[in-house]
Amino acid sequence: MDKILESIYKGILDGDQHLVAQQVPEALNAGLSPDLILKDGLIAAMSEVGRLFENGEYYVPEMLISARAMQAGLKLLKPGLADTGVKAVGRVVIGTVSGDLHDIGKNLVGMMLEGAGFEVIDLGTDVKPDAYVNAVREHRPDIVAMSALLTTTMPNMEAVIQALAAAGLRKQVKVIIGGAPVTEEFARKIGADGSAYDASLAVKVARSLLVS
Ligand code: B1M
Repeated sequence: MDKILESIYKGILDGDQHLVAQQVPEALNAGLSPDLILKDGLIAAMSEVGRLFENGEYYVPEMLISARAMQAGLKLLKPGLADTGVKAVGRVVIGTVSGDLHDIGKNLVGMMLEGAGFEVIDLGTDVKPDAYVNAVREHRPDIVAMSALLTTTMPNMEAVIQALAAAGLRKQVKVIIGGAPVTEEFARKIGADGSAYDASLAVKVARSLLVS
């Protein structure tokens, strides 16, 4: 692995946000693509953090400082990831569902959608069904995008779809879902229009739903 990428990877594992914030611009200046830095540096390190947590070698505080370091790197990559310059192809309301505080994947999906020309309204984390309903009424998006990282919060995606239906808004929007535990089968089961296992696919699915 490239030396700078290795350093970014280690910076995330150590939760050293200052090192990451210093190394990401260096990697960009050295000509590494934002995509490569994201996949081989940031995302690879975060997967290792997950593995260490699962093995009982990392605890929540370590996960948290690693997540902060990742967010610091992600912020610096944003201009490079979101540089297609295409203007508003559609509007998306995005959030992490109720009970779930994981926002790195959701933020990444939001950034990539912005890069693809979508207007993105980010509701944050722990978003209750009513808040999605209110946001759809207020912003009239084309797409509602939901993220969940916990198996225990996945059912809350279905609750949002049901709340949209109860409010008479389901037919006005397409719904896409994603996050590590989400499968296509689950998406079909709860009545979502699409799902994606990563941020690039989320953009493709969102685009395809606008023309369908
Ligand atoms: Co938590 N956590 N966490 N965590 N955490 C996981 C998810 C876990 C898999 C770790 C593990 O056990 N290996 C596990 C879930 C187990 C399960 O449910 N099966 C877990 C757990 C158990 C918990 C707590 C319950 C721990 C505890 O308190 N005992 C707790 C829950 C808190 C809560 O939410 N209520 C908790 C807390 C936390 C922190 C707050 C410390 C921190 C989050 C900080 C933050 O987000 N600001 C954290 C972290 C960092 C993780 C791991 C290590 C990394 C997640 C991440 O950011 N990945 C994670 C382990 C892992 O995933 N390997 C873990 C990087 C990110 C780019 O990937 O989010 O998967 P991801 O997003 C991807 C795709 O999933 C997809 O695209 C993204 C880019 O490719 N995607 C979408 C995501 N959303 C999408 C939406 C789309 C489409 C695609 O369309 C709308």
